[in-house]
Amino acid sequence: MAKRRSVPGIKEYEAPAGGWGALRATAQAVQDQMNLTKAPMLLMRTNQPVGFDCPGCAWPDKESRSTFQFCENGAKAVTWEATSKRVTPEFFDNNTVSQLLLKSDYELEDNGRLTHPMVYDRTTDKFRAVDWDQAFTRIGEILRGLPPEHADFYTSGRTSNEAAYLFQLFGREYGTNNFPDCSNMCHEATSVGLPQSIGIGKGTVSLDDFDHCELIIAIGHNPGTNHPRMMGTLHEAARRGVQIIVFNPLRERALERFADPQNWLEMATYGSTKIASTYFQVASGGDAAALLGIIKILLEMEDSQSNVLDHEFIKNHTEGFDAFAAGAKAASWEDIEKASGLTQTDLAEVAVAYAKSNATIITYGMGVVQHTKGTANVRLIADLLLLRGNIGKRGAGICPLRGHSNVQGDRTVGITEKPSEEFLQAMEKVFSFQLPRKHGRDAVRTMQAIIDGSSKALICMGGNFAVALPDSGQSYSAMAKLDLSVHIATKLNRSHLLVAKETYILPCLGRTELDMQAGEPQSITVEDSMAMVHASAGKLTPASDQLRSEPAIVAGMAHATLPSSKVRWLTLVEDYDKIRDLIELTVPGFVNYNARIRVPGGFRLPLPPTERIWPTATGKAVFSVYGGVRDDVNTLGATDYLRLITLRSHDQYNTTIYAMDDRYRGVFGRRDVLFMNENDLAANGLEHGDLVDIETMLPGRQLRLEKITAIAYPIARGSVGTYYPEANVLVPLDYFDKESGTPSYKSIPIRVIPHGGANATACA
Ligand SMILES: Nc1nc2c(c(=O)[nH]1)N[C@H]1C(S)=C(S)[C@@H](COP(=O)(O)OP(=O)(O)OC[C@H]3O[C@@H](n4cnc5c(=O)[nH]c(N)nc54)[C@H](O)[C@@H]3O)O[C@H]1N2
Ligand SMILES: Nc1nc2c(c(=O)[nH]1)N[C@H]1C(S)=C(S)[C@@H](COP(=O)(O)OP(=O)(O)OC[C@H]3O[C@@H](n4cnc5c(=O)[nH]c(N)nc54)[C@H](O)[C@@H]3O)O[C@H]1N2
Ligand SMILES: [Mo]
Repeated sequence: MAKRRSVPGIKEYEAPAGGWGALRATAQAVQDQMNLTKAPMLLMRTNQPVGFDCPGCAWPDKESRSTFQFCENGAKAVTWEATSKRVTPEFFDNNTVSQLLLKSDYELEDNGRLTHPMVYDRTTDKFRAVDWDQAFTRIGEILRGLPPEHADFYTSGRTSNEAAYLFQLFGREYGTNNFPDCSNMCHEATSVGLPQSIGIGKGTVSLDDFDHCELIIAIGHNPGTNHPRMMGTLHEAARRGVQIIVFNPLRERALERFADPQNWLEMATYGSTKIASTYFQVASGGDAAALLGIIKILLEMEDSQSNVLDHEFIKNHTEGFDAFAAGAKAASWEDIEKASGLTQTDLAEVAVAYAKSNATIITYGMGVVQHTKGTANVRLIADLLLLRGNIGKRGAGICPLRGHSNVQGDRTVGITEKPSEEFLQAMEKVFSFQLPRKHGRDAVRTMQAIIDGSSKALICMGGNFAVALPDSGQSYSAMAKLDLSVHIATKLNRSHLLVAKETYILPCLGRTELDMQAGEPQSITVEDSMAMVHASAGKLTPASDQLRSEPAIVAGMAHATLPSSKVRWLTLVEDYDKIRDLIELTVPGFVNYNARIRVPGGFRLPLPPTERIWPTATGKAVFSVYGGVRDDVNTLGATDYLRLITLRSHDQYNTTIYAMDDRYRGVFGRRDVLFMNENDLAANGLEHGDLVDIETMLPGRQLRLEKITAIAYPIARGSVGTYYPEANVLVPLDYFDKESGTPSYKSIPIRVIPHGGANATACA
């Protein structure tokens, strides 16, 4: 390789992921945000049986929690919330909204915790403090003046079961199923695809399965950054000799080598463990072709060896095998290789390993679901597992890596724009009012409705709605068309500042803080990625005495909006046990809810497929038919554009930017970079470090991101990557998976041109 020119902030990262670097970064996060005497106690209470649930990710905890269960990025999430910095009414008085809008997302949140309910005042272009009751009364007035289908109720997945349940009850009593949520931009393809395949939209594995698996196939997720506690599990599995096969266009350090900070020997000796036994750099958007290729080889192996598939399982537990097999056989190798960017030999290696393994787990994340083919991808993963009976068997199963710490729980308790008839009937029985039947809007459709003027009020339970969604150019300005926006939040972000005719910011307690209601400390409950429900109770003194809990804020709004409500809102939030009693009465699986969350570790919700019970229409697991490889080639195999992946850095939590580094990818102090394969750089007449502009190559509005530094990176040929949310200017709002509505954030056709130039470029 020719010697590369040096580019400011770009260094090769040689060390394994984890290790001493992670401990140093943890210490730095504490120092930047917190009072140093409080931090150690706080971190020790993270994910302990009597502590609070880490807001960092949805990975479950080991039952015997003898060691601390925090990690570098968990510590960042916790210290970011428990920061000693504050955003007070004086702060708002010193800054107009126009001035604040010039700040970066990082600077906005780094100002600290919100302390008072605030209302926007157009005459001064500032937010000013408002009384809680005044805010509720006015929100109620506006909502009552609108047809319910003109309001949308957004949820981000940190919200507890209790708050989420009240939120959906409020929205539905008010009269709408407009419940867009972050899941619509995240694992919606799982929520839509898995019920078709196995009857339930959740993963089937438990931590115990990881102790008994023989093979792990990890597709499209970056656990070293996004699910750091999973690294402990992968590390243990790798050391046990389990084969780990990775499919990812980018070389992610933690999937290559990891030093577990909880392993004293590795730390003392600067040792590390190899994680992936084989690493396939699949093309962005090429997973369906790769999975179909593996399936095709397995079917061919079966024809010659006849002991590759689990015939008993297929016969007794599944349907649709013949059409599925015919579809896989019909796909040509030429198309599969072109679309996946991998060879038949590569895929045969996976098929052989899979055929040998008696218990296989497939884990997957955003690299699989955030595509126009997201739902098809999920179904192909299920198909591959079904072929050898790898669902409902110890050591085997499907493992979608959920995002927000309670995104799965929010769905379970009713945050969905498409509620089932059973759920609505169960609610009607308990609350004796009619609930709306018409399905509501998901996240993209809500933004489309804001743009076309048919949504007039947006109530956000957390999150950063406009910044998380595609097409910032259009989405940001559309927010001004709303009559009302309300943000229940811990920290200031851009969506709050994209003000409507009237805008309220309502500051709430975070997970780490003590929640007192009617003189009694309360706990909330959450559900992790593996369907375990458990309690969480913060102990810290709240960031301000004005803060209210999320359930209390929802109750306050509902009480003010629905004067003749059948629900005794204010009484309900005096004791969260009462909310849980209602959940128990209306949502299956919560029998003895209050008793069972008082047992440390909590309880697991029913997952019928783990017992080989398939709650599909026919009672069988269902194979899918994927006929899209040709189509994938026509788009993916074309030579005049690149596929853009929008990614998270190591120092961010979705739209929250903790700091400007991405240590494991060797990027320091900046985020304006485009990761490119060396050959793609050359093919485009570019060099490592050149300034480029990026243009989306889809019909419609011209979408462009300027002045990005292209850098050479080990990424699959034809795929390029840059950071979210900055890159959301490049994602068209209507470029999504037709089945699930998930934006295709991971494979946007783009071209790269030298900054300021106009020459079209090619990847071949
Ligand atoms: N610290 C931290 N933790 C987090 C978050 C965070 O932002 N920061 N976010 C939380 C949330 S809401 C979520 S949803 C999860 C997200 O966690 P991940 O699912 O890990 O999400 P991403 O960082 O978007 O990265 C996806 C990975 O997929 C790869 N990829 C991209 N395109 C493709 C493709 O076409 N095929 C394959 N096989 N791989 C591809 C990328 O290279 C990248 O390694 O993490 C949660 N936890
Ligand atoms: N281009 C691109 N876009 C993406 C993605 C991508 O990979 N690429 N990923 C998508 C995914 S997976 C997701 S999940 C969405 C995320 O979308 P969101 O969930 O809407 O966004 P977050 O950045 O997680 O929200 C951060 C805000 O939540 C608030 N907050 C934090 N903690 C609390 C709390 O305890 N209570 C309350 N009420 N508020 C709190 C703070 O005000 C903070 O500013 O983004 C999506 N957008
Ligand atoms: Mo997510």
